[in-house]
Amino acid sequence: MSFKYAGRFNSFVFKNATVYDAIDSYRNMKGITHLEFNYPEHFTGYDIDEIIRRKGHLGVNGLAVRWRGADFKPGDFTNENPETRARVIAMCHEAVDVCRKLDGSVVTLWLENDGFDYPFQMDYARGWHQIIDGIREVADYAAGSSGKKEIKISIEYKPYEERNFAMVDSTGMTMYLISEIDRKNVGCTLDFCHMLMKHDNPSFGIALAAEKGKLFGLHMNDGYGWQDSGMIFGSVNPVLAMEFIYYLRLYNYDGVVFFDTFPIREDPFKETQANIDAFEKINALVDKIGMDEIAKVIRSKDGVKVSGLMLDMLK
Ligand SMILES: [Mn+2]
Repeated sequence: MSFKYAGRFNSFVFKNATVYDAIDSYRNMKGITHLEFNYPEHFTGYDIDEIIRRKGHLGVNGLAVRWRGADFKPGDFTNENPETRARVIAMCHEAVDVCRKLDGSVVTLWLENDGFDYPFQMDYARGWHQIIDGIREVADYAAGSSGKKEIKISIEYKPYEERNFAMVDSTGMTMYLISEIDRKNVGCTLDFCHMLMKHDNPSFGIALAAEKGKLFGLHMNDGYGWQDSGMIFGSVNPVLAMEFIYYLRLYNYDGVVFFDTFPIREDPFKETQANIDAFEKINALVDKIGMDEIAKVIRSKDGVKVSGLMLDMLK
């Protein structure tokens, strides 16, 4: 099984590279197959036809919507200003249009501002339904019809940051929301660090989402769990990373593996390549042990056998 990979534009852009420069870097990187943009951030001041020309052989996975600016701070889908809330939804529709133009597949929604900080600050049921209704509207716009490609709408949860509490804060809550929205093109993107922050077991999360056919995307990285560390995949929790890849293969994950990492002090080209290399290496370790052998150990539920499996992998 070979995986498809994409890197984070801002790893380059935050170091004064342009989006065009970053595309050139990705084109020359071993293993990158797709591009993954933020909307509108990576299109403002850029020509979409030039982006298409530059990307060469690379595919486009999709776009993540970013609602930035003071108007959105009180909420995205839960914003009580009707004009701002309409703008939140309109930006999702625009992202779907651009995604179609680039022949992408997925628009990712991280509900950055849909949360609360204070007690008595959120009417929880009202907010919950605002999110359901808003995402339904986006999903219906993105549904395939009259020759238009269906675009998947993928919800990425994060337990906290920017708000102290996010409305959609865990794998379980995300799956519940997906079920309430009840649209076939709505699923989720799971971010490894966000799962660690919630003390959600990453592999449990992908199993829950994948067995329902709702695993639309991955944000791979690593960290210690108390913040969104954005470190290189497998660098802190290699065994959790191995387990994760085992489950991706068990469910034949065919989406893109996007590395959502923050090379603040590292060279972004080398750091992205290091993520791909780590993913490939850990994938090869899963092969070395074998899917059947790993399944046997899982069925034994024996901690000592698990420890032996880990030592075999490290041999
Ligand atoms: Mn992410």
